[in-house]
Amino acid sequence: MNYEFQIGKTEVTLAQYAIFLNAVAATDTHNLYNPNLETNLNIAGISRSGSSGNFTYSVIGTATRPVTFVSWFDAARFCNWLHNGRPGGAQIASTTERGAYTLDGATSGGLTITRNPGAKFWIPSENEWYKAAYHQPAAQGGDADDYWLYPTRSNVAPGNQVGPLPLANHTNILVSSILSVTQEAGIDPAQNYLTSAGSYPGSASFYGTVDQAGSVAEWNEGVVTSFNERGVRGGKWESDEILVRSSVTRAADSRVPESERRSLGFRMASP
Ligand SMILES: [Ca+2]
Ligand SMILES: [Ca+2]
Ligand SMILES: [Ca+2]
Repeated sequence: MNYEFQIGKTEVTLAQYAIFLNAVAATDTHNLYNPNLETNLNIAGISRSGSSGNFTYSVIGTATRPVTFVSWFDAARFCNWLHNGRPGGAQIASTTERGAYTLDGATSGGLTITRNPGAKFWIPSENEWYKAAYHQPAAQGGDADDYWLYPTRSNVAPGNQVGPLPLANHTNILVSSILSVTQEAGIDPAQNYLTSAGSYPGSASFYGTVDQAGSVAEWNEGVVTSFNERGVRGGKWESDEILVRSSVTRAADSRVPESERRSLGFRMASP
């Protein structure tokens, strides 16, 4: 079936997620905030102040870095909140629990939950994510079969040199055990390894999306039934180019939907 859709140019950022938290998580009924967002310095993040009922949230450092430590359900609630016009208040049907997805308090399992008709924002389907990342018609300069091996419009594995020069085919991944941000091997627990959207100019997809290759891995709507997991694609700052490829299996990096990790985030799609 052919249809049009839009997809976020960037992963959902710390700034965007902090606005969401401040709108609906003064009392965080469904754990939209994971305290690792502050304490894990590899990705920090977002801090929380106050006590339940009066929680407030602030971005730590660069606000255009991607949010992490979000489950598939956190991503779905973010979609619902946007669908509902970004309301403030408790986490109820009219804010986070209904809209794009009918969650009604679900925070685990939920593999039968699907996008509701009329959704205004959603987590991309695997096919939507895949097309935005890899597609470029051969007649418009793309690969012979219209799909690249990497989302950087390339069949050659990306490097990981951060700008400022607009280097083609670079992104935030591990290359020969070297981390992009430090250009050194070995994860320092005090070092932040995330990069802001647009840190690798010259490496966007044909449709203009950035960081579908690497940065943080991204949830999609897909269900990997053999493992009871949701789809995840694109690779990440702490893994190598294999997971970035269009050819990896659906199960290569899939996760149980309640999984919250330092290198897992999401981007939005809409009609
Ligand atoms: Ca959560
Ligand atoms: Ca190809
Ligand atoms: Ca990504």
